[in-house]
Amino acid sequence: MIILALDPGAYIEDLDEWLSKIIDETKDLVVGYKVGLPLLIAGGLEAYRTVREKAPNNLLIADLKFADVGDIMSMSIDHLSKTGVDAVIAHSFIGYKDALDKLSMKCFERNIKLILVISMSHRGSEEYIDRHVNEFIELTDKTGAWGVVAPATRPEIIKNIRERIGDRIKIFSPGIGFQGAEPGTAICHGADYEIIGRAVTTSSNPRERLLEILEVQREVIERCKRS
Ligand code: 3DU
Repeated sequence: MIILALDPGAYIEDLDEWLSKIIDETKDLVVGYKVGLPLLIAGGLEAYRTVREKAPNNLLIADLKFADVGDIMSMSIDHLSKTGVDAVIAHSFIGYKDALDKLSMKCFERNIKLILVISMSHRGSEEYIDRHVNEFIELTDKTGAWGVVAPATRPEIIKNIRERIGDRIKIFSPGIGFQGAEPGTAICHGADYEIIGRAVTTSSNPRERLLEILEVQREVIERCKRS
């Protein structure tokens, strides 16, 4: 139940080679890939298309964390739809009127699933974003969102979201590994998928590292089911 975040560091010289190695080694082990700004800036939409081609059967999520006015985000969706991504991530704090209303309509038109950020994994999320978690959860109804992002680093937030939204929405949870959360913790608290990036992508043997993480994830989920 892992989504692998493909965020290349600036030290990577051959992006195609990097993507090929990681995707070939992991695509049978992960549910999907998350591509964000580092890959877009380094390789353009072409890099997104490359991921789509190399992993045609995996979920492909564009993590652009949209936070703009609706018309402009819709323009971006028109471009993005040419890459074959399945889903896109947007912030909730921009609100509904002239923002998420238009974005959600455009996503529907282009057959791209919408995922809303409800809370983030870094400590600064507590300063502003986390004060509005329950209001953001209500936005999932209005927008018809398919999924939400909630932090593995604060699993009580995942639990709250799951209790409020039931099973109708997917919960994606970053913060595992490099950011400190143990694999399995988020799923244990109600997430559907755990997002992992650098713990795997910076390893000299991504497959082996991923297998180790999957094993820990399995053990933690088992332990959690028993308790
Ligand atoms: O820390 P990692 O390398 O495992 O990567 C986590 C990924 O999840 C990364 O792409 C980041 O942009 C994304 N993410 C967060 O880390 C925290 C959030 O709240 C939302 C997304």
